[in-house]
Amino acid sequence: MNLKERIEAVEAEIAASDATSPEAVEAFRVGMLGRNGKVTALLDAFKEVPAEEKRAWGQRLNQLKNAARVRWEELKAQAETTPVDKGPEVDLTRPALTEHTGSLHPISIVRQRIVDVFARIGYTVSQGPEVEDEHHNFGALNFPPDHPARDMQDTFFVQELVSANEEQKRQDLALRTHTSSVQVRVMEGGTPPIRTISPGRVYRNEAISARAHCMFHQVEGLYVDKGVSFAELKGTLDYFAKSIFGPEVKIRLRPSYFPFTEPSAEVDMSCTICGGSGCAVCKHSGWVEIMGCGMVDPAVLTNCGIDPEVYSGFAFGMGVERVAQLIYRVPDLRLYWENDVRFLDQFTDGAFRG
Ligand code: 2NM
Repeated sequence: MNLKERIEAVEAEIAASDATSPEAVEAFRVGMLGRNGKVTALLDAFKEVPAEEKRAWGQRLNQLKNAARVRWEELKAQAETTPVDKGPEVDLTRPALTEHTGSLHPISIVRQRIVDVFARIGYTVSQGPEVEDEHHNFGALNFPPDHPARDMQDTFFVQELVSANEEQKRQDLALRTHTSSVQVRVMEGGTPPIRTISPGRVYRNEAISARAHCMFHQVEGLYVDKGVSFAELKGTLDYFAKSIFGPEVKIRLRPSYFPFTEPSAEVDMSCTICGGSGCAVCKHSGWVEIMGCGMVDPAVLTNCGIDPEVYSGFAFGMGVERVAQLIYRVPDLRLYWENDVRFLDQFTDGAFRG
């Protein structure tokens, strides 16, 4: 191609250009007038033109350069006023559709947090049956035969048909009233050192109210080894309370009574709502009860095949709903079991304090 043909080809290209987007307009400018652009290349070719033709070609090339400039300005102005194609009409004021992804139940979140705190210091998780026999639920745990907890009033008894022919029924089955029954199974089936927690559902024959339910969740803990002391129990529970509720939290122990521990204690925690200065949750005492604990009664160790002359242990038990209540401040326990998504949607791992 000679110079004339090359100029005409570029002129045609400039005239035909129909770039509409800002990006395409910029590509046009670079392609024509940029350092390696087609117009720039022709201007460079001007150097090779013989001296006597320079005047004529100079004018022609100047026209070309101006044509490219003018076309670029036109395209640019057009691109700035042409609306970007957004596809179909979008109503930006319309509320977004919510994705219901589901979330863990608050009780599951809190139970898992409790389990994690003990897992970090070497506790394993043990599980056992919810329909339990009287030996594991009461007998081995040192409940005397006439203890009120064994009463129909407090415990849901279950009748299991053992043999269809003889219609023989077992009379010693009940829904477990605590997960200590799991720990009896662990002690019977193993040898110390034992360091375990048992999270799970427990059942008590109670009227349902804002503060009580016939089913709730416990996490009980058990540590049995040579020379386990009450001081270690206190240290463990202090670590637990600070891990869940924050480093500023204090605990205190009050003497109490449980059939399976001696000595026994109730564990209070400085009120996380008011920080100890007094509020409705702590009934203006500055303390809230979070669990029970004690040194495993030697009789319980013996019942489970562990020699109390060699080993000692501590145990503790807490209600998951109680811990959840102190974290989330849910005023009515029944809300946990209504499964209203407006309630459940408020609990995610992200919403968990601590
Ligand atoms: C509590 C309070 C105190 C407890 C005792 C045992 C076992 F199996 F070792 F005897 N497990 N958990 C215990 C002790 C539970 O709950 C309020």
